[in-house]
Amino acid sequence: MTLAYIGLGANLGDAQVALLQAADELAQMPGTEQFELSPLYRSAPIDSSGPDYINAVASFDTVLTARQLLLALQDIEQRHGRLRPYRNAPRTLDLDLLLFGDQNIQEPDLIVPHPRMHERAFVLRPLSDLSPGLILAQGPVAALLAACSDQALARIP
Ligand code: PH2
Ligand code: MG
Ligand code: MG
Repeated sequence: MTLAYIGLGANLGDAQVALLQAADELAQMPGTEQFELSPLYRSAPIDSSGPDYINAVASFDTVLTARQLLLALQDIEQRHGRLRPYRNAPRTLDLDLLLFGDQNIQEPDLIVPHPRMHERAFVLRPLSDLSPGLILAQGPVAALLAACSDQALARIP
């Protein structure tokens, strides 16, 4: 089993419903255990456009490999109508593999840990809700989050 962290995001359609449905689908995947979902947060697009994003982070143990999990994430994105007209386009659902155990993966279409997660409050805040003591290569999650306090984030009740 490997402990995986997934970043969930959406800013088109009913983003909140899409995130909750995607979380259910992740929890129901064969070989998923100890599934947890963070609270949901709303934030303005960063290096992107369109309506505000809804974001969350999920963590779970999985029997899948990182590559198998990536394919499963892409399959869920597709079923939620994900289009990729251009980089960082607004989207109905984005599922990013943030962390996969302590694995370091550098492949053209799969980079883990996620290369920008350490500088994005919309990832770090829900990540620290799930795992407050987590330490990334760039430092403790709490310190990294404090360093991006200029990125406004509203917790959805
Ligand atoms: N995702 C991006 C780019 N910008 N901004 C917010 N607020 N939330 C996101 O999930 C997000 C973003 C690329 O995946
Ligand atoms: Mg993303
Ligand atoms: Mg993505």
